[in-house]
Amino acid sequence: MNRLLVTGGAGFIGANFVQNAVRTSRVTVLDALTYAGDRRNLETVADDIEFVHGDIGDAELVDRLVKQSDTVVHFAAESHVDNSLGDPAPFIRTNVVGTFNILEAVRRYDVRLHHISTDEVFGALSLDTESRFTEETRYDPSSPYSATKASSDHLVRAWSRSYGIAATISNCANNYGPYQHVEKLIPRHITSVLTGVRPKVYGTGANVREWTHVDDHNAAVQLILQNGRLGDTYLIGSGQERSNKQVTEAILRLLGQAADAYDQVADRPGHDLRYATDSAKLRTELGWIPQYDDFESGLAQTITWYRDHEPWWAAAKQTTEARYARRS
Ligand code: NAD
Ligand code: TDX
Repeated sequence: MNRLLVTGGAGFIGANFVQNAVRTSRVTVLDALTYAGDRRNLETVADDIEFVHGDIGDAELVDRLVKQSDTVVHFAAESHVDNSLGDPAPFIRTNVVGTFNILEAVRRYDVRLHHISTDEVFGALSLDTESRFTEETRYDPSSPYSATKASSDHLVRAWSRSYGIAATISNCANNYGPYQHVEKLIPRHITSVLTGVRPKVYGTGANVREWTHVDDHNAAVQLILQNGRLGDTYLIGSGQERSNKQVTEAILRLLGQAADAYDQVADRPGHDLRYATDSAKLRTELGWIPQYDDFESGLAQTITWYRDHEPWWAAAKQTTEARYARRS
């Protein structure tokens, strides 16, 4: 059986990945359990995995765990743009230095690496074009978060070209689904409405994101692990573009509220206008077909999950909203 090391496996996308990966691989999760990591996300597979509570900044620990693996899937990151605007330092430590540690260990032991990244590394598209990011789009990150993810992508490419490590990269559009932290737009809005608070939309709400279900993202990662070309990058995106205003109105409607029962608040500095990917390479070369091709029904399922899992998010909701309030 394939021995898989999953960094950040107690976070949103990593935990969803691990829940499926245990069917075909022996999985070790390395996770620092920051505010964003939660052991409960792995409860259903607790007996099937080895869980290591540790930091990818710890080069010796990374070395030991990579040495005993065939493949590393690297999800661990500081992932929230708003946090990076408040304090970029942990983003440099985890996203840049942590990735460097992974790369050095992978190089030493000739272990296959898949690096998880984001379409935010490409900056923003304008609202009045149909253009989309491709694998060839120039990097142009706007936030400290996306700049550190861009840095990590560059490191992976350099280690691939200079040292010949067996690596692939994927840059995915915005994810949604179960276990997403309540700081992010969709779970923040859902849990606000469920607790009687009006959602907060940054600026006019015209900014557009391409919403990809976490299961579709992880299915793409599996395809890349199986058949991806080493050294290559793959863009992942469902094609389901929605403005923040549309997403907000849909959540309110699905929860039985008036579609305009939200507040517009101060805009995010450097707020990227639009993200959209062209995932033709992944679709044609690797046969990826997103299963969640209707965003509104995926959203309805996600709302049901949050409605049914209040104990999972109630405490994090309080601390997250207190953190947002301190910043505004
Ligand atoms: P998340 O914040 O929910 O989870 C991150 C996980 O990494 C947490 O479990 C956290 O404890 C762990 N972690 C953080 N710092 C660590 C460290 N120093 N050492 C070990 N573990 C550490 O993030 P997510 O939304 O699941 O994102 C996972 C990956 O996918 C990230 O690399 C992110 O950039 C990328 N991505 C996310 C999205 C999205 O919409 N959420 C879209 C595209 C790409
Ligand atoms: O309360 C809010 N109100 C609001 O209008 C929040 C939390 C967000 N927004 C806006 C900002 C963005 O335009 O909604 C959009 C989505 O915001 P986030 O959920 O913070 O996501 P985004 O900044 O687009 O980044 C996400 O997708 C790419 C993930 O957090 C990243 O990890 C991923 O790389």
